[in-house]
Amino acid sequence: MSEKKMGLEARLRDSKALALVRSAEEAAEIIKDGMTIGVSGFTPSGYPKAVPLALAERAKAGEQIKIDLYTGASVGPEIDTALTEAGIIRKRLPYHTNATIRGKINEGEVEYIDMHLSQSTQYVNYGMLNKIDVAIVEGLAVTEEGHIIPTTAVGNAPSFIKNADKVIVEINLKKPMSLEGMSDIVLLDNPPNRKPINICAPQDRIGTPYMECGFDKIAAIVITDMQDKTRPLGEVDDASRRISDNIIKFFNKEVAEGRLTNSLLPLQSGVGSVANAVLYGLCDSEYENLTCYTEVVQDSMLDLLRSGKAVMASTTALSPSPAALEKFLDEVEFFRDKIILRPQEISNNPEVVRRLGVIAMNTAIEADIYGNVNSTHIMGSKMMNGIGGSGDFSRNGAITIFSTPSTAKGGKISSIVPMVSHVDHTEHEVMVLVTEQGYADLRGLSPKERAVKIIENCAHPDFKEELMSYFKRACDASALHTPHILSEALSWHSRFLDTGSMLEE
Ligand code: 0RQ
Repeated sequence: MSEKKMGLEARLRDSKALALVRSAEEAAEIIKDGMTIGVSGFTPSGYPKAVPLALAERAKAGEQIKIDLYTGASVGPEIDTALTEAGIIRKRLPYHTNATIRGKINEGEVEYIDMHLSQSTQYVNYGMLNKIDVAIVEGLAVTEEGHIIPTTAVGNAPSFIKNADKVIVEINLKKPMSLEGMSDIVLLDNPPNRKPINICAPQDRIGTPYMECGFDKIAAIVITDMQDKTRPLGEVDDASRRISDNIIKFFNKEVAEGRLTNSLLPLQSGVGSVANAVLYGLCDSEYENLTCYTEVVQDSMLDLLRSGKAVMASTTALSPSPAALEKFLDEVEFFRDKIILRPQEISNNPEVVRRLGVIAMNTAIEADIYGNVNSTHIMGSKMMNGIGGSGDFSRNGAITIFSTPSTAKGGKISSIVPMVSHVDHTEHEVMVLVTEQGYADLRGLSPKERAVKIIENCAHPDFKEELMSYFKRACDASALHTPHILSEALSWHSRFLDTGSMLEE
């Protein structure tokens, strides 16, 4: 028997599965104009590729197709670029990081719902969104019972499968079978029947290694060997390194004051270069036996596990940069008992985040002097990516940290402003604000106390005086609880419109 055939038997474990094998083009025919499609994938990882590309080809050939597209989080260009360029996406949720679809969202051609990632699952389960017509999910294998073993991300796939009329499976031969067993899948009942989630430590397993499906739902199985197009991570630059140093200084203070031990608490860290750099700082620190309860594992988290500094990571997606992905896939055996992949409703679940006392570390576009954070909108209007899981963790963490470089656009713009132009995270949950200038521990401070601390510790020297002058004049103008001169606060951003192109880029 050929190696490929033997390989396929390990992945399609029943003759019923073998009988369902189709080409990507045949499978894409299942998708019709007006349907709602749910896909696997989270932070360009574990998403289907061949079927979306075949669907895009149909539209490019002139067929009228519009779909609503639900994902776990960001997915690769085979979905967001190809389907956007083909004009197929009518509505998209709950998160993206793709420049092509960003353009169409901001031009109003794609309706976009930016949601807390843990809630997207329950919106589907409660029927608050459209019924899912077809779920397209990447899998390692289809079991004897017709259940699907996830690859490198779980995301919303288990709920999409449960709620879909039909399921298309892309079996990806690029993903090694050694990933089997990393996933821990559990679905929650809807209220009033929901039970407690029995996770008391990041390493607790409570589910199955496969996503329930059954052969009656599977409409087609497509065999592919396309690698995920994960996002490259920027070099750890000076600002990111200093942000990381400042977070570690804050941890040191917490240890000295007896609120943290040198194993900290389970860590969550968002996506992107700054988030990645923050965890790199821990590699060289004295902290050890670290754990993570997070939504995405990037390069630095893998290094923490490699070095033994971290003992395990619970996540919903593995999303190393392209170079780190190849290395990771060669080392899956090493990571198998150190990583658990969970559905995003569990990885980001407020109940579990609060119980474990997660340290939530996410990124801001800008923060205001009172501690409100904008993570999503440039100049209050232009959608960047979305809130992602930052709210799931920051509203429920034991310690909630937001970080941002103190300036943007080559130093022309202060990321600390009098009043944020859009609010994602409020003064009520932002506990610590960090820039490369320093950190501001805002816990237990009144708005006026917070303003002084943020300006002194976090603002760039080029903008400190101006921000302090604003604050003092606002205090002089009114003795109210949170002093503002609204006309000035609201016009603060508009002078930056001349610096170009922020809204066009
Ligand atoms: O634009 O590239 O055109 O110059 O915003 O900023 O500095 O490259 O940083 O890639 O880490 O993104 C918050 C957007 C930061 C991201 C955000 C401009 C800046 C640049 C990007 P250019 P950087 P990053 C995890 C949890 C969502 C919330 C979260 C994000 C571009 O981290 O989407 O953490 N977070 N979710 O120039 C004008 C400012 C600006 C500004 C930055 N003050 N004014 N432009 N930019 N600050 C996600 C998941 O749950 C999956």
